[in-house]
Amino acid sequence: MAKINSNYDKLAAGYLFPEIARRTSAFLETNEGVQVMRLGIGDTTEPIVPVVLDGLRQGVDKLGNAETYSGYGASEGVESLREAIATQYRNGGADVQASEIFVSDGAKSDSANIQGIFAKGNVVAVQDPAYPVYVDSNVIAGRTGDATDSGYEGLVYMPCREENGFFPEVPDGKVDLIYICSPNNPTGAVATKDQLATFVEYARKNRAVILYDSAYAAFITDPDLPRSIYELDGARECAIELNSFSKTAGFTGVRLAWTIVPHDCVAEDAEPGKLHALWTRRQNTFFNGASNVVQQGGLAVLGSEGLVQTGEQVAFYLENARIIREGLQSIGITTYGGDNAPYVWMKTPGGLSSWEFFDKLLGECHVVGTPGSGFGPSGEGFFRLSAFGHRQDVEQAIASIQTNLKL
Ligand code: PGU
Repeated sequence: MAKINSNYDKLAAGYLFPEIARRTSAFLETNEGVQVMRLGIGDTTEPIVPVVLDGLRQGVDKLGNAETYSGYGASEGVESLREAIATQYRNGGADVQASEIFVSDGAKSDSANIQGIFAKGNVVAVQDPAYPVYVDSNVIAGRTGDATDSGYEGLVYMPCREENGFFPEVPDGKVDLIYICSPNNPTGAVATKDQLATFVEYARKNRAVILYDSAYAAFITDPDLPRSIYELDGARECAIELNSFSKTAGFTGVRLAWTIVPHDCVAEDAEPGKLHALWTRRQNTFFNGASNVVQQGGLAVLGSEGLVQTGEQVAFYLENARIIREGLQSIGITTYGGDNAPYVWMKTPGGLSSWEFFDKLLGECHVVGTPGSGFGPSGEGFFRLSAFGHRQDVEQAIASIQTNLKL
């Protein structure tokens, strides 16, 4: 008799973003003809820049010629792309080799899969609030107990609140796997070098591993803030970093990302090279590589013209974030983030719960956002607005909030 993985039954509810889409559709069914403005999911909206489109076309054209046709490639990605990514890191002052880069089809799948090379008994610490994939993937893997009002049993929540500037203290006890996201989804907070150094030190002392998600690194404009954890001394020994072309190049639908497992990275029972070997084995077995067409597009992103054109698009979304942030502040709402990150994290007015505010914002202003409590217990009382949107839609949404929200 086949049995299911009953850890799935522990998952609190449906995945956050489909749940928001469901509630939005239900609202539209009873409010026919209403135009809803979506600042919910962090999904890019602007067309892919010309030089990257050319790259993608080159990828297609290569397939139409016997000389340049390619089939299955290395699951780690094409060498030229791995080199180009490594060069980007080195230009930013981070020591990364091409052989440490694993190209993939998404930071979502990598961030869910990476826990699979670690023992089930590992204690997991997450920033609270956090991108839901980190928690859910560990629930499914059986590293937690049941869900309670304050989160899953057995998981170490590291609260990120106003009091600590939305960056946590290192855990009191010993934990083994630590998820850190910077710029943070959902709070928009960016970790400073000093803040990250406390975690690098903790991880090295405890032979813990930091899983560092830097999917929004391109949104950092302040030169003093680190874009990669490898800008810190000692991080190569204790950190795995994930990043993505999704938000930088408009590849949310195209799909391309990468994970870095340094040769020096160690764990309690893993000497240098072991974690790299395990992730190689995992990818070789479970994954046949990212699309060759798409990898050609990724190469174009990292060319000199690609960096300029995608940089302009990132600046466009950052301007959206400024419009959202300042628009909310003008009506007395407290906001965080949204300057080196594409998310604005706002305090719900009048002490409303996150989901109460979701309904109010949708009902009164016809704007969809993301309830903070969907990212973890410490997200309660907060709300995320995404800066990914057409300028006109963002302006309309903010104008509607300024005019229609009953405070
Ligand atoms: N990492 C972080 C921190 C993210 O916020 C997202 C997307 C990803 C990874 C996914 O990267 P891919 O390379 O595109 O796979 N977060 C969006 C989309 C929601 C989702 O479920 O991925 C968001 O709105 O939070």
